[in-house]
Amino acid sequence: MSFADREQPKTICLFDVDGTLTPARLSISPEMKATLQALRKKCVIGFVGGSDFSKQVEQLGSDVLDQFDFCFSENGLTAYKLGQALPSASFIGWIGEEKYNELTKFILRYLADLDLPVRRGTFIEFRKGMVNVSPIGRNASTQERNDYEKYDLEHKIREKMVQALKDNFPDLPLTYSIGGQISFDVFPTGWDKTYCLRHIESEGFEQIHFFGDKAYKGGNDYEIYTDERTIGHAVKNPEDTQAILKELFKL
Ligand code: M1P
Repeated sequence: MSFADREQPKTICLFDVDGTLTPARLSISPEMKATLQALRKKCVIGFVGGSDFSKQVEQLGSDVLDQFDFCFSENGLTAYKLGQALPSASFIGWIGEEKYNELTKFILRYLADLDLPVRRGTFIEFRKGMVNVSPIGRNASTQERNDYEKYDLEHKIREKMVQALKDNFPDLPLTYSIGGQISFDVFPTGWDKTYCLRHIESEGFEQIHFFGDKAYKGGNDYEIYTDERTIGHAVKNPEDTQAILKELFKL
């Protein structure tokens, strides 16, 4: 299906979710929703986030498949075009049970030996395209998240843990990405946000704009932001995203 109903059918805007379309882990604002719907008249729109689809539904709304032309969860391992599922891949299929076991045993032992002021639950989240590791645990409240982020910055908990993983699994082609407040993602090298671009390769887009707030080296938007196929826009927050869109597309 083409996008001939758009003013610029050969242009697509792809958005990171946390910090770009929504405040971290929170819901999209009515203003951002309205801006995106105005943009959708001009060009094709999609989002690409590291979280799984159910979390993106919580943040972007239960009608997300109707609101975006392309929905890319877990960097595009789960993908939809105009509400229809596209072919998907999985981390466990790639790594195999044996190696995965070795990796999680190491992670759990390492976490158990950490001295931390606060621990909550869900330290490893098994996702389709990656594992997400959180020293405090993903059940932390918003306040606990904010406190942990500061603690982590000071004590470099995640940075040191990533180094330990790299040292202990030198042969596994894995990428470690500290993209959020309390955790880091572990996924096969190349399965970063550029993964989603393979789903739109055959669409013949002439301009692929990407907007992300973690476009700096080491951030989880860096690879797609710097990819030669995209025009990257580094944003400070959702308000900044809206301001850039209004300027670029005369909304
Ligand atoms: O989208 C950025 C990151 O958001 C969450 O990170 P955290 O819970 O640490 O703030 C996670 O969903 C993570 O996978 C994702 O990269």
